Amino acid sequence: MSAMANASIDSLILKLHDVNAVKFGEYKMKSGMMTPIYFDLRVFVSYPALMNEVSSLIYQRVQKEGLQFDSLCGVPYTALPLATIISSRHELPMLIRRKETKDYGTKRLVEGSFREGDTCLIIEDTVTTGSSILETAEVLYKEGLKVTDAIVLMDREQGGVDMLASRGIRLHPVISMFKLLDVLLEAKRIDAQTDESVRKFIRDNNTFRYSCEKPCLEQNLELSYADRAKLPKIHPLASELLQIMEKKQSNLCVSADVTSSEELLQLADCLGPKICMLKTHVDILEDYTAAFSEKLQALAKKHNFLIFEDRKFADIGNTVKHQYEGGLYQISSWSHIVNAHAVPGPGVLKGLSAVGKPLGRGCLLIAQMSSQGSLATGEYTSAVMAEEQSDFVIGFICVSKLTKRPEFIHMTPGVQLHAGGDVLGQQYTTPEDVIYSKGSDVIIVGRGVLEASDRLTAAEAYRKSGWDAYRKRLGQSSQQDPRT
Ligand code: S5P
Repeated sequence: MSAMANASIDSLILKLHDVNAVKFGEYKMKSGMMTPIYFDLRVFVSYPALMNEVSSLIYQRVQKEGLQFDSLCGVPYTALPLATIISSRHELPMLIRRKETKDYGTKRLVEGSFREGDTCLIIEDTVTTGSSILETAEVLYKEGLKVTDAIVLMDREQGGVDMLASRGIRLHPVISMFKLLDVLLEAKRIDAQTDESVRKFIRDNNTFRYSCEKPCLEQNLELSYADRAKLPKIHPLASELLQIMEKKQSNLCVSADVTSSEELLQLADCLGPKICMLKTHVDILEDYTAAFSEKLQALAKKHNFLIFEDRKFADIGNTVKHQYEGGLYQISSWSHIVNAHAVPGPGVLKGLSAVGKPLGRGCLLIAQMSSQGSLATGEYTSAVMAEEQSDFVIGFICVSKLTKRPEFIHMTPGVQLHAGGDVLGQQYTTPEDVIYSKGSDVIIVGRGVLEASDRLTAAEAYRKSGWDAYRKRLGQSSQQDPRT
C-alpha cells in the first residue's frame, strides 16, 4: 500500500474513534458472543464527510485490486449508503438486496436491472464471521448473479476472510483489527493493557476452523497438488514439492531417524523412488561429515525428493541465524527445508529467512505436535506468522489442516498404519485419517518404515495408503490410480 493510502487509513481510524464508531468495553455481538471491542458504523449517516471519505477508500481498494464487476450491492443496512455514494460518484450500477420480501407487487428480493451471469461486487461495513456477506451473496446467487469479491471497511480478523474464501469469495479489507489497534495505541487513544486484551480476544476467538470431515469435498473446492503448484502466489519450493508429489504419486516423507551416515544414505537410495521428501535429524548421526551431506544431496537429485532437516529452531533471530548457517552442520547449505517453533515470535523466522531466503530455502512452522500434552503455540499464531512471512514459510507441521490457503503445505508426523502410540508420548494416527479426514498434505513416517523387516515394502505401503487417501479426498476412486 502507498504511504499516502496508509496515512489516510491512519487518519480515518482516528476519526472513527472520534465519532464513537469504535468502542471499547463489554458488548454483545450479533452472534451473542461478548466482545471487548465493538464497531458501530451505523453512526456514519450523521457524518456525511466521513461517509464520503470511507466511500473513497473503498473505491480506491476496488481500483487497486483491479476488480471487474457489472454492479455493486451494499449489505443492508449500514453499507447501503456507502454503496450508494460509490455508485453515484463513479456511475456504477447498483443493486439493492431486500432484507424482507414485499407482500405486494413484484415480490423481488433484489431490486435493480441485471442479466443472468452478471458479476456483483458486495460492499460491507464490518466483518466478523463473514456470514452477512454470505447471506447477501446467496440471495444474489438465487437470482443468477455471480459474486467473486467483496470489500469490507473493517475486518475483525476473526476468520471472515478464510470462511468466505472457502465459499469462493475473496474478501478485501480496507482496515484490519490489528492495524486499528496499532494506530489507536500509537496515538495513545488506548493503553497497552486494552490493546493486549483485545488482541488476545481476537486471537482466541477465530470463528472459522477447519473442523468438519472432508469439508473441501462438500464445498467442491479441493485443488489437486498439481493445481496448487501453479498458484500465482505460491513459494517456488512449495511448488516444487507439490510437483514432485504429483509426479511420483507420493505424499510420503520418511523420517530417517538413524544414527549412522551410511545407513541413512542407504535408506535414501533405497526408499528414494517412493518418497517426496526425506526428513533428517542430523544431530543424531554419530559420524557426520560434510561429504555425507554432499552424498545426500546427490541422492535427492537422483531420486527427485527434497531434504528436510527437522532442526526445530526455537531461539532469537540472531542465534538461529548462526545455528542454521554455521556450526558443524551448515544446515542451510544442504537442507531444502527446515522447521521452527513459533514460540520466540516472528524474529525466529526473520533470522532464518535472512540465511535461507537467498538460497531459495523454505521453512515449516510447528503449529501443533503429535506428542501427548504438547504446548505448541497452535494454529492461529502460526497461521498469522506464516501469512506475514509467506516468502519463507511454505507450510506447517500440524495434526490437521489449519488454513485454507492452498499455497501452504500441511505436514503431519505421528503416522503409522494402525493408530496407537509409544511409551514416550508419541501418538499415532493413520494415513487415511491424516490426509482424508484431517486435510493434511504430507505424512511423516519414521518407525513405521524403519522398524519394518522390509523397509522398501513398508514405504510402498505408506505411499499407497497416503496417495489413496488423497485421491479419495479429491473424490477420485483409487481404482483410477495406475499403480493400483
Ligand atoms: O509433532 C511432531 C513433530 C515432528 S517433526 N512429532 C514428531 O514425531 N515429529 C518428528 O517426526 C519426530 O522428531 C520424528 O523424527 C518423526 C516421527 O517419528 P516416528 O518414528 O514416531 O514416526
